[in-house]
Amino acid sequence: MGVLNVTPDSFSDGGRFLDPEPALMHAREMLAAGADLLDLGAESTRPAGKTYGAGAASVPAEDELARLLPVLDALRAETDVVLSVDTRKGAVARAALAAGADVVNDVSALGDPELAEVAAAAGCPVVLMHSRGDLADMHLHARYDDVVAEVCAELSAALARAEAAGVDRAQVVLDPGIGFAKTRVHNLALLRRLDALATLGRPLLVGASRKSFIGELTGAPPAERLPGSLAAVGWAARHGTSVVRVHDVEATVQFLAVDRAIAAAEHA
Ligand code: HH2
Repeated sequence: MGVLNVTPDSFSDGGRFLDPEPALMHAREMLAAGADLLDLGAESTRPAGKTYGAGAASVPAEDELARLLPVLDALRAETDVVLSVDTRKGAVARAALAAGADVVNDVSALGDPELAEVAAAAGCPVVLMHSRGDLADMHLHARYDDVVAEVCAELSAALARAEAAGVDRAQVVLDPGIGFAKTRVHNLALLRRLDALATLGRPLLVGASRKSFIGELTGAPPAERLPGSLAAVGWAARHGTSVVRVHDVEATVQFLAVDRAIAAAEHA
């Protein structure tokens, strides 16, 4: 899954793809590089805390759609590839699905009840990501006695909430929410124990690309975190993850091609 941030303020590429032309060029590059699907986001979810200060400002639905729709419409007109929309708002999901998006990626795991209704009515795949609190205060909620058990329990509750709202569990993809209400130690523990999350019985999506735990481990700024991101991709892909959400598609595709070829190599 290639990330397309049509935003002025995303943590690693804010402002680069805010205008439709550069956004479309970047989308085409990611598809040519081998992305299987694209995730279009028009609202940054950069959390408050020591890394990003006050965090991202929340964006009204009209503004989110004004950024998103020109890019979504143009992409839908030129490709059949799966297009996901990264939004926390039911109104945005509804308009995006009407414009031809295929998947809803919700980092709030149905914080907006309208989004559950929209997903239930559309029957589309929906990504439910683990987080706690909101963007402004999630860093204060990064407290766990057992992060793996608690994230599993909270994702299981999100799945139950989705089903109660009429979403079929077969629509749901689960995501541990790397970097959302989690410290470096929590992120690493969750990656280490992806097998525990897989017991929830749904496909897993992992988004570790360029995230701040990589910076904490290496000292690298966001734009220089590709090697660390590939380590996380390799680990996730080898431990049951179905979808990896990445900014650097070309490098990731090459990395996974070699990683998989080695895993599949026959005795010679
Ligand atoms: N991470 C980000 C945004 N959306 N969605 C899912 N399912 N999982 C993630 O880990 C995830 C996500 C944050 O990355 P990015 O989109 O590059 O930054 P920003 O939120 O600042 O736009």
